[in-house]
Amino acid sequence: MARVLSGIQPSGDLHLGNYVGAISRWAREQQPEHFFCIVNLHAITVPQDPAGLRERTVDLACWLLAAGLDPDVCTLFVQSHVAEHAELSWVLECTATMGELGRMVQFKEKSAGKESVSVGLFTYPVLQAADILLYQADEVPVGADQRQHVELTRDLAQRFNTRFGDTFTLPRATLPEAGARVMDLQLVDKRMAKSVESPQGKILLGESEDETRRKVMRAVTDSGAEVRAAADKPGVSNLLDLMAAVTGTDIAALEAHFDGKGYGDFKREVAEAVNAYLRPVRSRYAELRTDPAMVEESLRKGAGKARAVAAETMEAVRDRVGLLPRA
Ligand code: AQP
Repeated sequence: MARVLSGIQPSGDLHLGNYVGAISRWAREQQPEHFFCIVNLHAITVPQDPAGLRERTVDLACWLLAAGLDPDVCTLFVQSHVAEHAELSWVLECTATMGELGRMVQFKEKSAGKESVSVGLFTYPVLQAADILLYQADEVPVGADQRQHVELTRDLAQRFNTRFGDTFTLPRATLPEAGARVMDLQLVDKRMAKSVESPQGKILLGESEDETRRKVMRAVTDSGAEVRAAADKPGVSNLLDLMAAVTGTDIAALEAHFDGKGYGDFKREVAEAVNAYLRPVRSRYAELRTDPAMVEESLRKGAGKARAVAAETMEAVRDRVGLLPRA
């Protein structure tokens, strides 16, 4: 059975990209060997209000449980509850190079135009590598934006194994068939992302069905009238991809279905399909939000299971590198 690790930052409101690209798959495919991590140490690479961060961490746990992650099946935990993440990150930083971290697209995007950025933003992909390698993950289910970071993880693992002897499993990213890169509904050349300021371009899990409908109806399309996926129709292509992801229908069948229909009908159907898809998780979230004890207990249990695996890997790493064993 493949070991799986994936993570999500408590850095803002969850959006449909997070859900179709990652969370819904995690829940659908979960197994006892699957680890899911709320990566709060990643979130602080950019400034966060402490009270807000605490609140968002619990809130994110609620959404993950609402999506169907079952703490009796998989392991759901908070990154900062397992100290080995930061420890392994330091060891790996001593094998990573400035050049390879400087090539990370996400770092370039997030630092562009800024006078000063934190060192953490630069080294963030190494911490992500530590998250994955600690659990000896074979697979990392993520959206397309994370592919480069998983490639770096492989490189760092391979380098460590060559230098110090076989220690880490080499992981690979697995992407969903549809919805691997959900684009913003207004900024159609940008990925829907928590950190992108685009209130009308993001479908939030926590919004009402009316708000979702309004956003889809106002989504940017193009001047033509045909519902067809094409490079010169990014807005329409994104809505088709979204509809494919939430209904499980392929794009060609959707194009045939909308043949001869206008953008109005198309958007109405997309909005209904998205709302139907999100209805169960939205309603389960509302129930769970009133049960903080259950959420806390799930995270406590998850941290215990995660620590046991992380401690074993870290012991091997200390030994290979020449750090004295802990008394
Ligand atoms: N637009 C997207 N389409 C498909 N998958 C996506 N993911 C993120 N955006 C899309 C996937 O969601 C998981 C969690 O990623 P995240 O916590 O980094 O979420 P984010 O929305 O990307 O948040 P931020 O704060 O804007 O962070 P950055 O920009 O640093 O990633 C991942 O599996 C991701 O692929």
